[in-house]
Amino acid sequence: MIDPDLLARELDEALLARREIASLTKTHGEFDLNTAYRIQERGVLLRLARGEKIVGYKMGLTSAAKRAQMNLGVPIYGVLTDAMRVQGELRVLDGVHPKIEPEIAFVTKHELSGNVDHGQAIDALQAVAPALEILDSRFVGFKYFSLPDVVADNCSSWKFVLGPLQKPRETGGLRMRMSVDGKLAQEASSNDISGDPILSLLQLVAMLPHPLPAGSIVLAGGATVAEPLRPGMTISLQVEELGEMQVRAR
Ligand code: OOG
Ligand code: MG
Repeated sequence: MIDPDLLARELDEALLARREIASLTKTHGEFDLNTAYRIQERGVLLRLARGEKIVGYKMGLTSAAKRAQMNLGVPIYGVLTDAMRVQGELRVLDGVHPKIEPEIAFVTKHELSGNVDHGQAIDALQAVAPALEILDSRFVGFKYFSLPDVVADNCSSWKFVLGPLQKPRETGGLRMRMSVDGKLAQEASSNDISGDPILSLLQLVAMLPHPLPAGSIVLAGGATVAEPLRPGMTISLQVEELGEMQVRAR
């Protein structure tokens, strides 16, 4: 039998010690997605006990490119806390093997639950923004692990940066360009995220076992594969009509 608290503590200790561990399904045997979300939830409780606050959620594996990169098949969600939000700068050595990916973020103004349609989701927005997610995995090599492993590990979440907040609007069909030190590294259409980033929000609300609170930040998912982050890099993201943002890795 899997003890969700035990596995959550194992991940949390790896996070705090910046240590890679073998995938949980290897060490403890297979478990299903429901159990994985229970482990994730217990891990979030450990963060809350340290004073962190939940500020939103992230969707993952919403793009074909990301699914191919991780060799995993269905969208998943993780929890974002205030301690994960950074501005402008971050220290690579605070993580294990961080990677960065271009995203679109939403901030909600109404609570959302159940089956929401496209129009209702747009009406429930307070803001939209370009965003960069900096992933890190607690697992060896950041690869070849199963979907339940990734979900248990809070979907490889580590840090995120929000770009300039814009008025609510449609975010489909926008060009996204991520550059490293001024050189184009990844390019995509925002439609590479779930077909349209707002659909990630609909999926999240349908998957969450509770309403999505008003004021939540939602990362819609990476539009392209993630790039390994190294000290000294400056990463910028330009999203057509939403503006530009930058983060420096020290
Ligand atoms: C899982 C997290 C995926 C995204 O935007 O697709 C994710 C991983 O790649 O380890 O954040
Ligand atoms: Mg992501």
